[in-house]
Amino acid sequence: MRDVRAALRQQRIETPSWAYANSGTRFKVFAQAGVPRNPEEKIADAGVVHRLTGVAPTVALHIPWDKVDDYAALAKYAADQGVGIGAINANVFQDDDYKLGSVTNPDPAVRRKATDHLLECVDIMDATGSRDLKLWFSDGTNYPGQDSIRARQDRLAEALREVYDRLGDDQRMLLEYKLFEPAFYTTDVPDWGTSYAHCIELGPKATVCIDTGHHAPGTNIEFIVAFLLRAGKLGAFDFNSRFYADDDLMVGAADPFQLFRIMHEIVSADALGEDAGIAFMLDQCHNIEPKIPAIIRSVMNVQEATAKALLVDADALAAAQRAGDVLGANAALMDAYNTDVRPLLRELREEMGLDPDPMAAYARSGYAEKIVAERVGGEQAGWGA
Ligand code: PSV
Ligand code: MN
Ligand code: MN
Repeated sequence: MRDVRAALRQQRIETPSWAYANSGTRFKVFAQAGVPRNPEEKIADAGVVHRLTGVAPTVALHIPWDKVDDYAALAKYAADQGVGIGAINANVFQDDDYKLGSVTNPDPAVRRKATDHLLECVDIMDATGSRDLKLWFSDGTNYPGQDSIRARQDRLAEALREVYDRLGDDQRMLLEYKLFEPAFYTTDVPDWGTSYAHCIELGPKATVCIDTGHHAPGTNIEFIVAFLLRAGKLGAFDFNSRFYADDDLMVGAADPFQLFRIMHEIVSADALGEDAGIAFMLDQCHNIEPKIPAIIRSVMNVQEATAKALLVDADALAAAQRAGDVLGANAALMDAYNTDVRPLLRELREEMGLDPDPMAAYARSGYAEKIVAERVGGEQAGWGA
């Protein structure tokens, strides 16, 4: 029998700095009062989420959205807030130079600029003590014939190699894929297979990041999870929910059953703990809902899906599978999924010295009122998506 409580207690969920800031769609950013004005304030908010949930001890940065002069000092500031700096996300999608791509751009000077930014992000990792460099490229083309699909793969491989070779012994590269957007005809890293192939070519420090919002409708994400786990090439998740495209809604909001199926693959491969080396991160944008409570809710949604996955009776499931008992096997999963795990999680939080209801605790804390009073002119995440 699994030690469900111990596993939940040790769970780690990383929150993204940009989710604390203002964000929107390409149509409108609805500014909220009290949002952070700088990286320090984003980190302070992440510290609040960790204090209330007990399972969100790191915050991911996005460079240059979170640019500061002294990253070691920022890491120290984070430690003072009770959190660590997690993955460093490189932004090579915002400058005018990147209109035709970053590391796959036909112009070698633009490729150099983009690769230099990725290398700078590794320098930042050295200063913050971060393990993971997370790469997502908006690179691609809009029209057939616009550029050579094969040449762009060569350019991508060349840039990734240079950055990979710069990684320290304890550092890793996470390569994220996305089906489309902002490129509409070809995307240079459109799917897990492309990411996987580049990671294999690069070596053991390169692994795939699955952003749950980056697939075609109906894609069986848990299959991808199972395949990559088996291959030892699953490095991280960017969790969020989608109804249509890359919606970046709260994880577990659109399809909690899918989240459960993903966590079932993780749990059944014994890959939940830190030893397995999988980073469970959120990548969300809270366009209309208050940000800190939305992030707390997201963390709780991941905990609930995980608790249900941990409650699957593995022996009964395996026996039913061996016996070819289709309905019995399915029932073993559904029994766990249909369990109300909220009382268990409330108890666990009390055992951890936390308030059993982090949402209510946040509402009572007065933090929301404090930041509204103190922070005037909060910033936009940087990118309207
Ligand atoms: C791209 O859509 C993405 O999922 C990447 O992870 C970026 O780093 C992030 O969103 C920015 O919001
Ligand atoms: Mn992402
Ligand atoms: Mn995305």
